[in-house]
Formats: sequence, C-alpha cells, structure tokens
Amino acid sequence: MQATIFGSLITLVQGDITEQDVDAIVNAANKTLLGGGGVDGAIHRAAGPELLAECRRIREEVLGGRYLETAQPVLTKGYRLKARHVIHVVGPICGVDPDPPRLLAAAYRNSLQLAAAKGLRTIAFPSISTGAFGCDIQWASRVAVDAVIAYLQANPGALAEVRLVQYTAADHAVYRAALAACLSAR
Ligand code: AR6
Repeated sequence: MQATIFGSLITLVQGDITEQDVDAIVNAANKTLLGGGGVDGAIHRAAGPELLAECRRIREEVLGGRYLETAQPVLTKGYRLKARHVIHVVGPICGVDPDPPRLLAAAYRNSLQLAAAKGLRTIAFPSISTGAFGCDIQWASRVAVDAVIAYLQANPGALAEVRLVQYTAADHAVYRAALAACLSAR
C-alpha cells in the first residue's frame, strides 16, 4: 500500500527490515545502544559486529557513557546491510514512560529530520515500541502514520520515500487500516 504526500511516498510493506534496500533503516533500540532482542537483535546480526563496535564508540565518545535519551536518534553506518545507514532510536516503554504517544511521535519525527539533515532520501521504520516495549499497535500505528504524514507535509521533497515495515501479516493489516483512516481524515 502506498500514498503520495506532496511528492513523497509513504509505503507500507510486510517484511524484514534488515532486507530493505533504502538509504537508512531505523532500529528500535534501547537506552544502552548496545543491542538487544527483537528487531534490534535482527539488525545487529545482519549488519555484523562492526555495528556494535560503532555503537560502543558513540556510547563512550559522544554520549560520555550515558544512556541514549528516548526519541533522540543517532546515525551509524549499515555495514553488511543493504541499507547504507542505521538510525538508532529509543521508543517509549508503555507503562513506564509518561505520555508514550508524544514520545513515539517524536521518535519518528526526529528520525525523519536526522535522515533529511544527512541528505538521505529513503528510510524504513519498524513498528517502534510495539514489541518488547509493550505499546498497543492500534494507537501506535496511527501515531506512526500521522507523524510521517505531518513531516512530509511540513517538509515537501525532504525525503523521497518513507517505508513502514511490519513483520507480521496481522500488524500489516493494522497499519493499512491506520493509513486508510489518516488519508480519509485529511
Ligand atoms: N523486521 C521488521 N520488524 C521486526 C523484525 C524484523 N526483522 N523483528 C521484529 N520486528 P521490538 P520495541 C517487529 O520488541 O517494542 C529490543 O530488545 C516486531 O514484530 O523489536 O521498540 C531493544 O533492544 C514488533 O512489531 O522493539 C529494546 O530493548 C516491532 O518490530 C526493545 O526490544 C518492534 O518490536 C525495544 O522494544
């Protein structure tokens, strides 16, 4: 499923984010930046150990050993991935962080801004925070789609394609409904 927003594409696909041929894929990371399970584990496995080495360097040299803030993305290379870059961003933990929808929207928006600022044209996101971080995909999919459409409307031409990648058919159906609802509300 695809829609054009002021000349940019928003695309929904079911698949594996590690296989996406885009300028940057987004990693649903955690505050340590040092890998984990879920999509984070899959990205590190596919990218190879050089990715963890770069994440360690950023943690030590850029973050001064501190945790990565929620919704504050960092950029690395993609190493063995098809994607040339990875944008690592921490989504909200539902039941722990205050105002998860606001933080989730910021995670998408700030990642889009970082990609555009680095001259990247195509970006693919997983469904941030809807796995281990426990947020309800019904509202999280609406937040994701809304954040992308709002960004593309406010920044026409900044990106060529924003792809939202769902791992399962059930999640893909939820995202399709979210995009249809957002488009009909415009
Ligand atoms: N491609 C696309 N989507 C995937 C893939 C894949 N290869 N694998 C899983 N998903 P999660 P979170 C989907 O838990 O909720 C990690 O341990 C999955 O079906 O990966 O943001 C981090 O280190 C789900 O819909 O991320 C953090 O500690 C979505 O990706 C924590 O999990 C997100 O699930 C982050 O939790």
